[in-house]
Amino acid sequence: MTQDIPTQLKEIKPLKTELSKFMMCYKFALKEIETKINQLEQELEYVNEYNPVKQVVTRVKSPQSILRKVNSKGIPFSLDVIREEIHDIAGVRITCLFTDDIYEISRKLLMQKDIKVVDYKNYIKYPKQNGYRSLHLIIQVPVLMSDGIEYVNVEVQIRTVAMDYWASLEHKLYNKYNKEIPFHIALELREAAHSAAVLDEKMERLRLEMEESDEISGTEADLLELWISNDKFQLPSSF
Ligand code: 0O2
Repeated sequence: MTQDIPTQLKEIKPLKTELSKFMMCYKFALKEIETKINQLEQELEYVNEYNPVKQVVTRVKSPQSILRKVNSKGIPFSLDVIREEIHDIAGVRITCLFTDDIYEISRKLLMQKDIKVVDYKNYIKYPKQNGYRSLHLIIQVPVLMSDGIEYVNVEVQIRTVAMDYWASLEHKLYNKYNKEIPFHIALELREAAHSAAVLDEKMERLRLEMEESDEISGTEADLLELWISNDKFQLPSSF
């Protein structure tokens, strides 16, 4: 005889709580990373008058998508195993304008004492066979839970706008053709990836030229103003 609904609910409740806590850790880890990136952006904007980050997108993988990955990896459905084996439950994608920005952001993120690097994949230096380029970091972020600190894996993908444009289209085609992109389209995608890489290099060169010819300008009044985010502080003239 099957159990009635209240009995089933009673049995399922602890499992649901455990699963919610599991997912919550990833959500909190993303919040931590978002704050760090945001602070980095503000500081770089202030110091260099240039914010290398154009867009930050975060997501926690859905339980359905986690289950799909568990099956494709052939691992047992245990939260401990999933925690160890699936590194992209929490994901951050950072988009920049220039390739050099990617390395600057990754360097600055990894400099932070509380972040531990678990994996570093440079698909920019070594693009995938299909042309995919991006910098992938798997980092561990400490998250304070009521019963102690959890070290949570977060996948950080850092790419230029051109790399992102290419990856979005490739991802759509990959799904449309059910992972079997026709040969002639795959060939065109590889060519497009190459064009995107050439564009990135060209933009980087132009940026360097522009920076070299930039002159520092300003007035005496500018020297005595200090802007922190949107707050203005006036420095004493004796400063
Ligand atoms: P989704 O839907 O974006 O989350 P893993 O499978 O993660 O355990 P793997 O494959 O070695 O290990 O990881 P890798 O190569 O670092 O890739 C992880 C993620 O990078 C992918 O997640 C994609 O988001 C992205 N990615 C990697 N290769 C490609 C590619 O060829 N094309 C595109 N468009 N994106 C890519 P998921 O889980 O595959 O997908």
